[in-house]
Amino acid sequence: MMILHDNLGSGNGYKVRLLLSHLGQPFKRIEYDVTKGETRTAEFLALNPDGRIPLLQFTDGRVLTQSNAILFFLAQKTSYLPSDSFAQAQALQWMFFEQYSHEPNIAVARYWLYFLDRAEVQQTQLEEKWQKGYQALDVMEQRLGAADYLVDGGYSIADIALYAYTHVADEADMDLGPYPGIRRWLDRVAEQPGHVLITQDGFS
Ligand SMILES: N[C@@H](CCC(=O)N[C@@H](CS)C(=O)NCC(=O)O)C(=O)O
Repeated sequence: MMILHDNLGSGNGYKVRLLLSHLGQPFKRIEYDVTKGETRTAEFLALNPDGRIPLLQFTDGRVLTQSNAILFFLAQKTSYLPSDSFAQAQALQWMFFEQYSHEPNIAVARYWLYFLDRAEVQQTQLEEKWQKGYQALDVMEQRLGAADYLVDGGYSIADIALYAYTHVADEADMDLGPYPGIRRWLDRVAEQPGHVLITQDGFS
């Protein structure tokens, strides 16, 4: 059985859990406390020198890191990756956007507020994350105000990648009220067959 090295609160880990659940693929989950440096041990660094989860370990011993690369691999030849090559590139476009403009702002603000002691957080740094995070949401709203999903053709790994931290933006003290297109899309994603919550454990 595949092993997902993971942290239950992590949106990056959740992306992989969500796709595996859609695909009905069983996996075992190993939990790491990222606030206690558990991904920085010699044992874990031997698996991933970058010291981060998620890491998916296959039954033949190969490992894959980087949430969006894992999504891309697992989605091959499934409906979660469009077959048209231009639509595939559009999915990647959104996934690179997620890693450059969205996750470094919304996920980091959430991490500071949700996982660390709020008193340790510098207000000016937080405000910069919020400002850039809202810019990323503005970009998503332009698309989702007019389309059901991020890529033409339906629900895909692009939606999974961006859903992960958008649907918990409130935990970063961010308000999705001004984003009706995003809010409708969040509901659409949550209605997909095999949807699981970010808090859902019990994978064996
Ligand atoms: N770009 C990576 C980011 C992975 C990442 O930042 N993982 C965090 C948890 S969300 C982590 O393992 N942090 C532990 C550490 O840096 O020590 C991905 O998409 O998988």
